[in-house]
Amino acid sequence: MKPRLLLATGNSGKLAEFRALLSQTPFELLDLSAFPELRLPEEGDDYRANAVAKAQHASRQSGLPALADDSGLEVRALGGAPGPHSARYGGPGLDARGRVNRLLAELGPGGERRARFVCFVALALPDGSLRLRRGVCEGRLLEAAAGDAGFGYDPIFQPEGHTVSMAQLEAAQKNRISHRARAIADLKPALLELAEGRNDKRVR
Ligand code: ITT
Repeated sequence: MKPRLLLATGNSGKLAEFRALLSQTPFELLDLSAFPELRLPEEGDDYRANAVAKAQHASRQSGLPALADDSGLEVRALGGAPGPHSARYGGPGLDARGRVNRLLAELGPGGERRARFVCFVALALPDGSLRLRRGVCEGRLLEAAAGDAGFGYDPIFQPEGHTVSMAQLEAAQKNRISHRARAIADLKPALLELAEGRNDKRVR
């Protein structure tokens, strides 16, 4: 029987990426639809603490190893905002396109447009142990949204070394360069140890 891993996210865009990024691992990948009672904790303003809280809560509630991420877009001209508040930027009335438009309006045309996506990924095991990894994707903000792939701020983010937005890349291309891909790549050895039953209990 395959070892099971719970992907603890309510964001369908992230979930699709996790599934693709982990497709070559030995796990049976479950998502929160398998645990309808499970609610992820409210989030604060620290990626690391948020990722750990989500993964630990999901692992405790399900009895399974659980993977969660906390991520966001950091805009240099806005002092790193919206950062860990990216999902809630502009208030609860906005959808993803509304948040994108709000950000473009706040930034205005031209000027300093450097930005980066940041992702902290946490793996929590039922024995209480924890693995945490970080991934970053540098780039700049476009002046108008372009493309339909991906999710969130992808239509206005142009990754370094590319001439189109993240939302104009194929999913497989995004999954080679994204902040989430980098964090997961770094976590792979720990995931393989877990799959082989070799995980020790140290917190690393
Ligand atoms: P879960 O907590 O259920 O995983 P969430 O969307 O609330 O889902 P976060 O609090 O980590 O997750 O918010 C991350 C937000 O940052 C996300 O909603 C997007 O707005 C943005 N974001 C993160 N990664 C992104 C990516 O790869 N592409 C575009 N936007 C991204």
